[in-house]
Amino acid sequence: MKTIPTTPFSDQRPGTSGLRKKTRTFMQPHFVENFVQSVFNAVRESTDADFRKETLVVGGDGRYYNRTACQTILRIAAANGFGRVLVGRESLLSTPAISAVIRRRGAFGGLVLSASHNPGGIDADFGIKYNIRNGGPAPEAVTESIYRHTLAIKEYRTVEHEDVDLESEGTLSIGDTEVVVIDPLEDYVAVMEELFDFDSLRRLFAGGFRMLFDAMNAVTGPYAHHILEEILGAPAGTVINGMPLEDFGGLHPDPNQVNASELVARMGAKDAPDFGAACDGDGDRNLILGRSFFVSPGDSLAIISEHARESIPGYRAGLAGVARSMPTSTAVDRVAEALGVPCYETPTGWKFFGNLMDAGKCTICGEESFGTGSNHVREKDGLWAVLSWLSILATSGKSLADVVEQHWRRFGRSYYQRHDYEGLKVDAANEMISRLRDKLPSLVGSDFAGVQITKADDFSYTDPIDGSVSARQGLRILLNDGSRVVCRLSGTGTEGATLRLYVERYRNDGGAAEINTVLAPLVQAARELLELRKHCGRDEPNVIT
Ligand code: VG1
Ligand code: CO
Repeated sequence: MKTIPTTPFSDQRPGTSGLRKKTRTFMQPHFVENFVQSVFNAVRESTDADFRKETLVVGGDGRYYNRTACQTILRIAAANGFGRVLVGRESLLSTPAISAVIRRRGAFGGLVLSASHNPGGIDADFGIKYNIRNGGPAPEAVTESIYRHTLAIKEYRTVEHEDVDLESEGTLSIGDTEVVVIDPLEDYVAVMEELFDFDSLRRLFAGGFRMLFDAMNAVTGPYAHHILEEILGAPAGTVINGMPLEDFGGLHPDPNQVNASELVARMGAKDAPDFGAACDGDGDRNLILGRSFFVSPGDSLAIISEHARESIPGYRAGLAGVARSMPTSTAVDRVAEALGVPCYETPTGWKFFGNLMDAGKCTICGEESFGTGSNHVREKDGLWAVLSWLSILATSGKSLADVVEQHWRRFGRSYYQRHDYEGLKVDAANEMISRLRDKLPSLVGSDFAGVQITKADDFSYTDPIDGSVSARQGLRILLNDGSRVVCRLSGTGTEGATLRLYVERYRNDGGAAEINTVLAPLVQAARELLELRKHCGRDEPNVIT
């Protein structure tokens, strides 16, 4: 064991989902070491765990620097005395799979090497996230403690040891630490088999049902090949971009209609398959498509919640409750009401769902950012959402568009969009948000796009389980007719600032109106209220989802 003197980096505060930076930032000497040692220092301080008796899980989405960072982490984990480290073969583990491994093997926690939906490569992004014993992202109290340790760190521990062979399964050792290279698919596939009726899904494909799954050259390729093609019998070629590549083949692995353009084009063609889906870099997000039909993530959350009980054996006992992040559309609230179960509203980021699920209060949850999941793990889960939709289609015998339209007829429709303004100047964006924050109290009662404002605040969340408070989680303006506008700055970007503007208008009209027409007045009024052009010199967003 060696103790290496070091000095703090000032910029290691975890954001919405772990520490995300340019890859070259992570490649600086001591950067990974400082952060990982700070994680261990923070958790050692808050638990009296004896690391020698504990298991740590490590794996990532296969992006550039994944393998190198993994070897560095193994040396630091060994020097910090962990009894056992489980690593995915080739350093691969999708985010939901890490969560499954931590839970099934009773591990102490895990390190997820990923910048998720951000592009990969030496000139793109890298990230590290710490997950706790329940398999979910560390809550804010832990990430803030990690941050404090990064600011105070004076030394880290490591061992002198060559890189270990992570390319095939087996058991190795680094000093007294056992390193077990595991099959990255095994635990995850077992969880899926427990939840879903694979026989019924096999019959669906045997009956000629056709789908396309775009793995975006990222981590879900091997999972999707195995589950969809090998287990469920979907024809070869169902999975496209199925090989994890260090730069994701130049794709931006954020599964929306802009980035998954090949999939969107094929789903819009004359002979399109019945169903299309994509996942992001680390496999926790999902895009769901029918023939020339896009399912908005808020609708997807609502519809999965609506049908889970009758379509998916894992939820036959019904749902204890549902949850959504604050900016996510209110479609799921109406389903919860019909089901007679509570609906919780949390800040953006999956870490806020963990306590609710651990306490048995919430079964299915989701975010507008193409994230849906359930209490089977403590992360959002892209392939789970795909299998959920397959199950709904198999049970109902309907087309995807029919299922969604039936939902709109029954519940009405939340017309919903997110507008992202990327690459803004950080100071200008902060100034714009803080000006609006100051204005909020005076807005109540005034007119917004022809409708009265009933509430205007900066969302603050008090966790119902541990009472912790997370303030300043997004500015929201609620209107008299149930419409909403929300704005917040992204906590996952690595360059400049990104403004996310979320607009929602509820109408009980069967869902057939043209979405841009319905939302345009809200978008216009929001831009004016923010004084977007004055502060940021822009009107038009980079991406609309
Ligand atoms: C974004 C999304 C948020 C999601 C987070 C992590 O955060 O808005 O809903 O939980 O990414 O997802 P932000 O702060 O940039 O808005 V992933 O798949 O990148 O782990
Ligand atoms: Co992700």
